[in-house]
Amino acid sequence: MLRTDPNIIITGTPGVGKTTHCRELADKTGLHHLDINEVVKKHNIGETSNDPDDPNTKIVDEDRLLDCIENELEEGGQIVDWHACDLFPPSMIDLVCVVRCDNKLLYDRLKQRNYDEKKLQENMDCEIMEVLLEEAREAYEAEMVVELKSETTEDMDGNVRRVEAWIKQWKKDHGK
Ligand code: DAT
Repeated sequence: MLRTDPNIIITGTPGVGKTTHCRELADKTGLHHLDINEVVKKHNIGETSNDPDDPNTKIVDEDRLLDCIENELEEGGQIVDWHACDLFPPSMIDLVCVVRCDNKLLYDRLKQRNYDEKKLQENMDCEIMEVLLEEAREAYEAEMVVELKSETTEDMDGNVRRVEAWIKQWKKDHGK
């Protein structure tokens, strides 16, 4: 089935601003915010990690996750909110936005979430090493991957306008 609306992944290290972007985008475009954390909870597909130092981290069975969201992706118009991206089949995805932010700012945001020192450092390393950007570039065509800075509300407004314009163009190009 051909999608009438595009599927967009909003990914990045925890704390960079994914959910904030997804909410605003869903609000402005009417597309659906597909919050993968909610899907994992709803279908109970997160296994508790074996790491005794990190009992709160859930390991998600990606095959089961894909089964749970397959219909929505086929339908299109999904804004997928998650800290990983390479599990989603490229044929189902039209745009991948990797949200980024300054390390100092990220540190403060994660500190506010009361992350312990180990988890905080892991996430800081993830952002510094550009793990998500690399993952996106390996899994998808270069033209599909964009980096969005999310430090100020102006950044956010600009990003939302940019993705809105991209959606309009996508629809034109696909005769919608
Ligand atoms: P994520 O979903 O990537 O974990 P979030 O959307 O929950 O991140 O944002 C984390 C915090 O940072 C939250 O308090 C909102 C704030 N934030 C994110 N992007 C921002 C921006 N562009 N301007 C101001 N605050 C921002």
